[in-house]
Amino acid sequence: MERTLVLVKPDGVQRALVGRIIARFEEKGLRLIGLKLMAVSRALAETHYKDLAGKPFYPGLIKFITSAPVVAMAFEGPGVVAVVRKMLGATFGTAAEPGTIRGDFSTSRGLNLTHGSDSVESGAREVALWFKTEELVAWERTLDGWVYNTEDREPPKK
Ligand code: DAT
Ligand code: MG
Repeated sequence: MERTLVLVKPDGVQRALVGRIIARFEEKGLRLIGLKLMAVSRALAETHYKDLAGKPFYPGLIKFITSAPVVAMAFEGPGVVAVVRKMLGATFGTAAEPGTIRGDFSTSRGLNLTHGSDSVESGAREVALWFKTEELVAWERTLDGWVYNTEDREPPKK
């Protein structure tokens, strides 16, 4: 089943937007399977952003993501990676469309409040990087029949 990692970055925690950001995903109907507030070690930050090492903004990005706690969330569901990326909006808050999380709450390039995995492969890798297996919860959600049509759903796991 497809999974994605969402982070409320240090600016979102410091600006007391955690509840409102989580609410956007709850309202959309995404199924939460992991959630925690945590400090980010330099090692975790560097592993998470390893593909960006060498970019001019990379040192500032590592400093920023380790500067205050983040809230990490894992979601699971058909198409969840693309749905979350759409909900976050374009990378820079200055460019993100109104109606998206970054577009509604961010006016910065780097202080863009959120992270979302950028592909199905990244989603699997990042959820495994940020969450231990025992921190992820498999649960039956009674409202799934009202969120997904039968044809939206992937075959149930055995
Ligand atoms: P995204 O977070 O939309 O996946 P990304 O993976 O390209 O974007 O970059 C990771 C973060 O780095 C991004 O959320 C904000 C920051 N960033 C990216 N490009 C930047 C730039 N040109 N200047 C400053 N910060 C940048
Ligand atoms: Mg990215």
